[in-house]
Amino acid sequence: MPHLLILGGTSEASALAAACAAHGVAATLSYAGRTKAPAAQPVAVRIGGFGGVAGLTEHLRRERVTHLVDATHPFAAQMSGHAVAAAAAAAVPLLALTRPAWVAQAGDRWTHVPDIAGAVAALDGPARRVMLALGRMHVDAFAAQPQHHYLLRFVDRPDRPPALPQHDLVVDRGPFTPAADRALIARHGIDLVVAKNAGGSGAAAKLAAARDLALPVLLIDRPMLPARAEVHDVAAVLTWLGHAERGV
Ligand code: 3Y8
Ligand code: NAP
Repeated sequence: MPHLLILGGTSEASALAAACAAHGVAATLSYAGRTKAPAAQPVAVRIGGFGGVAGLTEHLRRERVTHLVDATHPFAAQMSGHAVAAAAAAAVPLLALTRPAWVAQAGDRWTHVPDIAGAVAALDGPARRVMLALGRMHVDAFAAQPQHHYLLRFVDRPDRPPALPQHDLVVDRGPFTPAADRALIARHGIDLVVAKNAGGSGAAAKLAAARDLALPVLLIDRPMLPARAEVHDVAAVLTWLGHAERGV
């Protein structure tokens, strides 16, 4: 009988958890503990880091995990690196459930930047009204460009105000809709959107809104991830489980 450990924190991870519950596959969904109240799940949940590669390796052995699915966000590069190393050390099959990067379509005015620092550097110049839809973990880096008025969106209300002299803060968790993001962007007079190339549907609303409003977007490229088997949908994970179970 399989016992899955799902490294979660994305819509895809939650969809896989629901499928496991529906198919009677034993699974535990793991969160880092970045938010105050993670979404309830129909499978067992664990919250908090494992303690590096060694901690994850030990966890895989102790909990007799038979399959590891890395369904973390494409920017969770450290977790994904640890998953590859620990799965090899514990001889547990690993599969990544991830989403393809977004590709520009007609009407998109994207400028690609390599990372957060690249986005900060690209904001040199006269004051603008910038939507920083990057969550809370990287906001302080933008204090290097204090001339702009920022619209921030966090999952939880922060304990201390962000270190940006001019900002509005929206506390909201996705998935978001294009209509709501269009209204939010118009209400705040935004003229530039900064986003990670997260892929998937849960974070795409602001890009659709920017396209509709003909606004420019600074799109942050994904970090490099280690080589590993990847699929883009839950059905492929269930097939893998079946195949992996038969050892093929
Ligand atoms: C704790 C679990 C589900 C998962 C839902 C997805 C969609 C909604 C859109 C914007 C972009 C952003 C952010 C975002 C989205 C989904 C998904 C996604 C982007 C929760 C969650 C956890 C987190 C962590 C959080 C980060 C932040 C990133 C906000 C739960 C709600 C910006 C990524 O305040 C903080 O410290 C937030 C930190 C990591 C990135 C950052 O650098 O700040 N996600 N988000 C996970 C854990 O503890 O392991 O609380 O339920 C999950 C979701 N957030 O089950 O339906 O699939 O991605 N999450 C980005 O894409 O740029 C918001 O505002 O437009
Ligand atoms: P990260 O930088 O790759 O990982 C940092 C450390 O956090 C890991 O080494 C691990 O700690 C712990 N960790 C990360 N994900 C975990 C998980 N699912 N379960 C248990 N521990 C986890 O990760 P991150 O970018 O901070 O992402 C944290 C969470 O937010 C993940 O669930 C991710 O899917 C979600 N998320 C991140 C982003 C983003 O933009 N980075 C966007 C959306 C969702 P130990 O070393 O102690 O094991």
